[in-house]
Amino acid sequence: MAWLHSLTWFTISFLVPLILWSKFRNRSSKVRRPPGPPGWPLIGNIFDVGTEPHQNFHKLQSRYGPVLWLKLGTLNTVVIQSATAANELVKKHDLAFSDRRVPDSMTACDYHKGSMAFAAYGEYWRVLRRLSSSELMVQKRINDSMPLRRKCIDKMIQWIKEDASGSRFGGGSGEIQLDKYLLIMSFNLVSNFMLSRDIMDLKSEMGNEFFEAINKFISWNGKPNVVDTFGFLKWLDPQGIRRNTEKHLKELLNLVSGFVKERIQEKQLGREKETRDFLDALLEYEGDGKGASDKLSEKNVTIFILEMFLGGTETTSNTTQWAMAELLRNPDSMTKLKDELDRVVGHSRTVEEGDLNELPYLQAVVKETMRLRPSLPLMLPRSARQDTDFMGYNIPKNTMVILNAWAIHRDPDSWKNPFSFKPERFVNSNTDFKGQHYELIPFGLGRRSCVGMLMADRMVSLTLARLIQSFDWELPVNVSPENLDMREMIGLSLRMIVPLKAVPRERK
Ligand code: HEM
Ligand SMILES: *[C@@H]1O[C@H](CO)[C@@H](O)[C@H](O)[C@H]1NC(C)=O
Ligand SMILES: *[C@@H]1O[C@H](CO)[C@@H](O)[C@H](O)[C@H]1NC(C)=O
Ligand SMILES: CC(=O)N[C@H]1CO[C@H](CO)[C@@H](O)[C@@H]1O
Repeated sequence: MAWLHSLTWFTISFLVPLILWSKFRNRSSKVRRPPGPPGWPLIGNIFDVGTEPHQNFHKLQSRYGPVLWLKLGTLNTVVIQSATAANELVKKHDLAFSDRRVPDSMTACDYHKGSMAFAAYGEYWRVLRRLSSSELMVQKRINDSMPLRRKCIDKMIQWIKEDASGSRFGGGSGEIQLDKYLLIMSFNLVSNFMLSRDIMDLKSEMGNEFFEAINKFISWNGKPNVVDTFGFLKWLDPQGIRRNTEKHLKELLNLVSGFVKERIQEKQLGREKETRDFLDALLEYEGDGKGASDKLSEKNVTIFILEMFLGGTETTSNTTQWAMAELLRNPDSMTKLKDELDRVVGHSRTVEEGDLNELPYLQAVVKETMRLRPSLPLMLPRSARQDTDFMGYNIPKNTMVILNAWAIHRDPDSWKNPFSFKPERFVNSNTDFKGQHYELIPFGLGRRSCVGMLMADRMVSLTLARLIQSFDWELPVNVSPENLDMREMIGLSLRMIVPLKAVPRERK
């Protein structure tokens, strides 16, 4: 047996160091990676991600600097966490990092093939991006749908009035939980813009099916999936995330497909509405003359409409909820905002979108909310299209690229007292979120930045203005500004763990 023994020793004492050495040499001589915490064998840095990745990455920043390297299972990952590094990304490498990383759950029902948000950078993405920009990024087009937004917000204010006075009438405190009003209203804002119809009603069953399917879809999608870090497990789908996503996605696509089919029929019958909406624009698209992609297929239109609901509802309504929470926690800011509305608009009429430019403090409150509570704190992850030299580091092709807006928005190099809510910092400052200022990027940067930015800004600003103009708000009796629960969690977007409750009193 001696020979076996010596063979074992030979292996251990000679081969193992050789392997290690060659690996090490490989790393140190040719390849320079950004700094990052050491990982475990096989699983890498999975434990560094945790359930609040935006906060955990931010903590690692003080140790490793603004560009962080992580290995998530087999997945190479770079996290960018300073304005300077974000600037570098968008100025020099926007194109190299313009693919998306597609989570496995999004391959259910071939969603990723019709999606814009998860499309690879290419012809199909460009077509959708151009189409949606001309509907969503053009002031004139946004202005056309002003009456629709007004109607949806009027309804919400009315619901809140009725529910609060109903509660008082029944001996209650008049307290309401804001999220359901905000979420339903956002759904209707988006559905009016896309489809010229309400799809939700607080009081009836209509739309509930949609609502439930979306909630289930989101909750399956929000779970961390081992398949995303160990691609070779895709066939197994061990947590059943793709299977379950697929079930709810099917329901959602069926519901949206009903709307699309109905519209196609109306068009065939020659019944035209007087105003053209987003769905019309998608269905009327005839191709760009270059042949490759002519009309959009019905399935792709359906997926894209659904995507607008997924991208535009939870983000905007949760942002508005955060704004209300911050205002209730900072009574000075609340008072200033109220004063501004009283001064500029008064009580004889409701605030309109045309007033927004005259309300600098309102705009500052919205920016400050988006700074502290960016709805997608880690954006939608991008993916490197090629090996890239980023700030002296080698980033290999297919690396997942994450921009941590949450950390950038709290960088003391860019912000004084970064953790406190101070809208004043934006008054008389030209810092904006439109992509010119790399320290404020709630909508991302560069060619993959949010296509709904202008629309989202209008939705959030107007909703907030109306809520503050119509009511005096108070916290429930047992809650004070100091102990209001502001803990965060990431679902599809950044949410409050404990939904905000407040007591509205009609202003006379
Ligand atoms: C407060 C509200 C919103 C926030 C904070 C937000 C934020 C973002 C962010 C951070 C991204 C990724 C940017 C990047 O990777 O660089 C994004 C992408 C996107 N957003 Fe929004 N968004 C909001 C509202 C909306 C609305 C209202 C719509 C549509 C009506 C929308 C549709 C999209 C789409 C389609 C993309 C993918 C763009 C692409 O990949 O080319 N978002 N959004
Ligand atoms: C539509 O989606 C399919 C896959 O679902 C994709 O291959 C195709 O390029 C898309 N294009 C058009 C014009 O619909
Ligand atoms: C759109 O509406 C806003 C607010 O009413 C106004 O300031 C702006 O000039 C309008 N723009 C266009 C192009 O109609
Ligand atoms: C205010 C608000 O809309 N809150 C919502 C945030 O998103 C989740 C998921 O859709 C909802 O459950 C909350 O109601």
